[in-house]
Amino acid sequence: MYGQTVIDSGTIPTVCRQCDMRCGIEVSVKDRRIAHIAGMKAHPQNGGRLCPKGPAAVDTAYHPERLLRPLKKNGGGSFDEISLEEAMAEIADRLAAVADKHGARSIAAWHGEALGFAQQEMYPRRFVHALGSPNFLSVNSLCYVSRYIAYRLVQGYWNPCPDFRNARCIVFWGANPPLSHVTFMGPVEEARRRGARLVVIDPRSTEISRKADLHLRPVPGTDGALAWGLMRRLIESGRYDREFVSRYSVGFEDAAAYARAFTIEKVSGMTGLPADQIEECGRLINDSLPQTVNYVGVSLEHQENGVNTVRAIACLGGLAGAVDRLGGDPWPEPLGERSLTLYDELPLLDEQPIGAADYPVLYELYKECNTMKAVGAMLGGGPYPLRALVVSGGNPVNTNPNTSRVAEAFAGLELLVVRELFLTETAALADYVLPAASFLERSELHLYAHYQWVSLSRRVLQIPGVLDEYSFWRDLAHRLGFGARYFAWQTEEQVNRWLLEPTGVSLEALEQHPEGVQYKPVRHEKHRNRPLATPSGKFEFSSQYLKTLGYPALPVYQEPYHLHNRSAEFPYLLISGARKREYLHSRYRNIPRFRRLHPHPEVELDPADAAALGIRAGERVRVSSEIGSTVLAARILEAEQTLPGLVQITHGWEGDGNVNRLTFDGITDPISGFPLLTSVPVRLQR
Ligand SMILES: Nc1nc2c(c(=O)[nH]1)N[C@H]1C(S)=C(S)[C@@H](COP(=O)(O)OP(=O)(O)OC[C@H]3O[C@@H](n4cnc5c(=O)[nH]c(N)nc54)[C@H](O)[C@@H]3O)O[C@H]1N2
Ligand SMILES: Nc1nc2c(c(=O)[nH]1)N[C@H]1C(S)=C(S)[C@@H](COP(=O)(O)OP(=O)(O)OC[C@H]3O[C@@H](n4cnc5c(=O)[nH]c(N)nc54)[C@H](O)[C@@H]3O)O[C@H]1N2
Ligand code: SF4
Ligand SMILES: [Mo]
Repeated sequence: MYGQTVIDSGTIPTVCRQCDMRCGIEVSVKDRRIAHIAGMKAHPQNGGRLCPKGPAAVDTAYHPERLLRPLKKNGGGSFDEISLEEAMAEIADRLAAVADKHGARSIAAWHGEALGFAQQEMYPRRFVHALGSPNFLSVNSLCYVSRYIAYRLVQGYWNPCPDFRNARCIVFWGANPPLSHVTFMGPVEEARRRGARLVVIDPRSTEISRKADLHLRPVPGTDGALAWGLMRRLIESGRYDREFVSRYSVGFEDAAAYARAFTIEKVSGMTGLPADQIEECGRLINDSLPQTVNYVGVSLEHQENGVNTVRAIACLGGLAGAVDRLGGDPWPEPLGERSLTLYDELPLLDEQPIGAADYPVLYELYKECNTMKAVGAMLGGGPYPLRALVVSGGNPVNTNPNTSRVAEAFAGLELLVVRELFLTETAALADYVLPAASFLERSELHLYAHYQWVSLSRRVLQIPGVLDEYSFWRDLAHRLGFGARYFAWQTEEQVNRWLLEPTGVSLEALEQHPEGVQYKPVRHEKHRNRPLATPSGKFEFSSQYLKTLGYPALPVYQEPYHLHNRSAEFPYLLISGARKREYLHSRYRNIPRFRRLHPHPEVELDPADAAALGIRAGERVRVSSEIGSTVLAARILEAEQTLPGLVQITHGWEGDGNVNRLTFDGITDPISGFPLLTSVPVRLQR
């Protein structure tokens, strides 16, 4: 057995990072080996509960296929093992050579979901800037940042977890939390026991829709029209939060004028929803004001007008009076920790970040380069070439749209380095694959903005020769000559202490309280005493900032791609990415007990469609879109589980069953650059 735990036996309290919920866990250790993982009762996020993926961290940590030694691609295209010292020295030399030849800006770092959206992401951001490249890329180009941008523009903050517990009406727009955000369900169920109403907006029947008082099943991509229809109804009822609107908002008159066109009849025509259901939804919201929560899922981002759809839903929340309210959408206060990024110190103003000219809002608000544009730049279509890339914690060749284009781009790089636990499709293309530490082998801060809570995860396991993220970037920085200046901390523990210094929360306090501490009590209605963090300081129904950049100021509704590109060739509509409880994107399919539950990729379809196409359960079906095709098994749903003509494929399968062979990278949200991963026109053939 490789690797040993940091104690001989006992329990180590820490944080699960098998997904971004970051539940508190207790890791039992026996004879220097992890024996099992249980939930931590005192942790506010999960109160002791775990999903099946949590305990499976043991299976991953000791997986027989886990990478333990660096690999280098040889002339024949296969890999040889090399020492860590050799690998790091060669990678540093080759990065220096690429920088000499094409400039530092031709080097990029790409960060995936497995490392989270906070501390681990800051190391590559810091590294590329210290090196002189503005090109930090990540999974954020297709996850959550459209929501973040939309809410930032409208109200100055995005709360990843609104106040379900105290809500009287909860509306889930294109989200399925029992599978995707299981920690939401405790508070949701508590609110339900006190009588809160639950509305689910999803064209498909899901675990959450089956619990709902009202399930609306719109035509995919038409949620924006529904949001405007609900706004119109609320405005005309006169029951919207007039005090909030008059004192704390801008653009209301314009929004109210635009909303007038969205009559129930018209919205019914646009969304395919029966008028009485829209009316009922409006009534449930109106009867619970201001304690309403609108939670937007990822599927609304994976559309070509995602930012404006989410802005419209945020506007609905403002009218409802949910802004910074108990039972609404609280405005989290920051911990005030230090930042590891160098955007102030080294803004690199002369170097154009890839994609920033196309998606200036993404860059200005999130300091992020768009990955689809970066793939283009790798293929020679950028403002300048991208020639070297370090990927960590992601599997973009599997999870990004138009995967064959991503693979082609990665294969053509002068240097590709991938830090991984397993030899994935992305890693297989690399010049060097470095074994990476799992979350059980690092120590980092975890912020839970909605509870204003911070906790510390700790190192449980140590594997010789396997570097954690900080040590990797630090080692490379020292070899390239800027380590002493920008990566001076010896260990991640020292980084943690430095980050916390200005906050009033000490590392010792977090060590003594493994469940974490609340850094500030949650207070509401702060906008009464200080401006919202928008350009005007007010809630923005309409955005002058966007207008200056050439976008419409209002979050206008736009008909989705599939409705204005109807084609007889691609008569079906594909939703991709509905989550499975046991898998996370391309992860955990190598855990046998999970694999038995979902052994292979499937296309889920309506029984009437299957009958019309002559497809029987389990038969192989070719699904094709404008850009590619894939073959997988048919799963015929029960009647009413999906809309006729609508099929679903979960992403994350390697090879032939990968739905991202069909998804579009060329059709993107004009503000955020997010790709069209859902609502894709397709054809099905037996
Ligand atoms: N088990 C598990 N949990 C996960 C993940 C995982 O892979 N596995 N991934 C994690 C990550 S990174 C993310 S981003 C979250 C995502 O989690 P969620 O945001 O909850 O997304 P999904 O679970 O995919 O549910 C999306 C739902 O939207 C519906 N939908 C599709 N198109 C439309 C549309 O146009 N309108 C509406 N109203 N609905 C639509 C789909 O039918 C689907 O049921 O999950 C996280 N949690
Ligand atoms: N068609 C379609 N595609 C989608 C989506 C969809 O809904 N539909 N959803 C999108 C969304 S929301 C997201 S977030 C992305 C996710 O896309 P990615 O960021 O590519 O995430 P994963 O596929 O989970 O890849 C994570 C990789 O990191 C490795 N890993 C695990 N732990 C560690 C670690 O501690 N360190 C390092 N270095 N590596 C580790 C895992 O082995 C795995 O190969 O997928 C997107 N792709
Ligand atoms: S929901 Fe599951 S995988 Fe995610 S942090 Fe909690 S236990 Fe871990
Ligand atoms: Mo995501």
